[in-house]
Amino acid sequence: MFRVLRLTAERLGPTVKSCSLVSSGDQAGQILPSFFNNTAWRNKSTSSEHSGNDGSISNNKKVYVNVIPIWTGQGRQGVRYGPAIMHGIVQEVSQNPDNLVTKHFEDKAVNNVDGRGTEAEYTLHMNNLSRNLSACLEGLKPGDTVLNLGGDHSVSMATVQTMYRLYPDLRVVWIDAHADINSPETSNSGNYHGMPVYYFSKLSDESKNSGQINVKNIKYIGVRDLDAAEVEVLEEHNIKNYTNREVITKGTDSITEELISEMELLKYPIHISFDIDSVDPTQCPSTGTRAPDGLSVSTVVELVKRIKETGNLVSMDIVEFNPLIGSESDVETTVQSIRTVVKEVLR
Ligand SMILES: [Mn+2]
Repeated sequence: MFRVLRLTAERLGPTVKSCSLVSSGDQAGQILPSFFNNTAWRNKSTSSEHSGNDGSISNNKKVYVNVIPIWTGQGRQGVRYGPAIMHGIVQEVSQNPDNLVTKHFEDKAVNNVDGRGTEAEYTLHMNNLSRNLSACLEGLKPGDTVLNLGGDHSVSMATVQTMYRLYPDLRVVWIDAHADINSPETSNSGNYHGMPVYYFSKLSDESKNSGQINVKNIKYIGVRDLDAAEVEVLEEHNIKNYTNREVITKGTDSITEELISEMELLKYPIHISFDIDSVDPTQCPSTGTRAPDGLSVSTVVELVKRIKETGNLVSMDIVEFNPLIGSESDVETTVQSIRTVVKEVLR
């Protein structure tokens, strides 16, 4: 299986198709369907169409799958091969393949800016990617789901602002071993995959990223590897992190009840950003920044299931799978874990 995967990665790595580009002068808001406003979102008949009572995606709803092989937010190129393999998983487990609307972003287009360059260059690059994502979602209707397959986690500098422009009340559930809330000033590594939350929140300003999510609408699950500056930001802004210990002690039902009530998830749209390094390295070893004592895959599945049951999950990222890290069996283990989560997302 590993040989097949690696061949697939080599064959599909630089992906072949790309979605239509929007000229840099276009405002994303102008090309989006007019029904994307808060009134439409809050219309109960709209949101209840999204899923069945059990949280399953009903037959007539589309899943927009964006395959984004970006790697320049950190130092390991292998992460560019993750999306093609995860796309294979999506095709394999989907029960309604006709409802998948898939866009492949060209490797050379998403990796043509050096993540070691200036902040202005990288943020502009991500804002352009976000506009291209918006163009790919032109046919999106309330009730559809967006699934972004990264790439490194800097991709969320683009994906979250794209959804924020559609849904200004967007709530973000960030499942990760890391808080990814450094700024260029506080980051030790200078890697942009450690900064997306800074950029799409009000911690940065609109000139850097059109995502301006209030930090009270962001919650972490599974964070356990924090820089000192990040600890300060989380304390200063009172941003909640549910550690693995807390998840185990309280149980996922109780955690999701808290999330639902504190962020009003029954009323507002939700984006999940799932970094596979949130999972324990025994279950997701093929990733670049492993941290021990992580979540179990079954916990992540349960969280996704419960959040989907609100009927308000509008989008999700899955990031940081690097199939060139670890042994054959490590890669197979990681693929199995991702498959288990994707199955729940597409159910
Ligand atoms: Mn991350």
